[in-house]
Amino acid sequence: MFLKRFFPAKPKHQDFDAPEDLKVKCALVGNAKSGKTAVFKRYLINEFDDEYIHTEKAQLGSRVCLINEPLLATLTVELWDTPEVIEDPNQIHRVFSDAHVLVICVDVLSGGVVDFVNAWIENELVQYYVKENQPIICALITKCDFCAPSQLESLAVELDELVRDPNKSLDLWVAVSAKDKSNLEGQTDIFKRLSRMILMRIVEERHRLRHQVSYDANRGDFELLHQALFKKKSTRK
Ligand SMILES: Nc1nc2c(ncn2[C@@H]2O[C@H](COP(=O)(O)OP(=O)(O)OP(=O)(O)O)[C@@H](O)[C@H]2O)c(=O)[nH]1
Ligand SMILES: [Mg+2]
Repeated sequence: MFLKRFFPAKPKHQDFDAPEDLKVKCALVGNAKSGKTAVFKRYLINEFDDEYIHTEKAQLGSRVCLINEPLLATLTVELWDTPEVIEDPNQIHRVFSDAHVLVICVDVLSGGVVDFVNAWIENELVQYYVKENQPIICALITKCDFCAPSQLESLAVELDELVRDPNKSLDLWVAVSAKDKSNLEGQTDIFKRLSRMILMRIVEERHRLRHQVSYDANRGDFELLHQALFKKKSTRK
């Protein structure tokens, strides 16, 4: 279930000073050569290669870090790298069914960046899981080491508009470079930022449920949390 994946090993009587053990699952999607594998490798093993090798099959990797905001947690960022098209329905299910974040990768050099972002938002698979799971949708504009800041500025105006559009499910966009690590490390690490957004949802949900008599955090009543988020689906923009 969506929320159970955040709390894989919560003991019944939790020591609230100890870090929680949380997992955030992100799936990278995008056209062939859009830079998905480069982001995946840079983030997980801090490597970059100019050589292009087409990804045949979805692959999973993870990275563990400690965060202290919005709560103290040992956070596992689980990343799925995918080919442009996944044929196997079982594989599609494994990658997307419980993903908290869908990350749309678009090459900054592809003519019509905004059109590509739009096309991926409208993609049937993405739309299906948006309705099913309410994941955060993030657009990564990749290979930004190739482009001048002025080029990004004009793109930013259009992408910001897309984020503001209530008819689109885009939550945020970020320019990254797997080559020079822009926004893939340190303070601006996009995956930490996305994880924090997910954890904020949890914190808010817990806060809300603590005010309901039937919810007892010590009992770990995840079903209630799930129901609460599930009910919210219909109100999403
Ligand atoms: N300069 C530069 N090149 C990059 C960057 N990211 C990826 N590339 C290059 O772009 C090409 C395609 O990158 P991949 O990461 O393999 O693309 P992909 O989306 O995984 O492609 P598929 O597996 O076919 O779907 C490779 O030659 C990479 O080296 C980047 O940030 N900067
Ligand atoms: Mg690849």
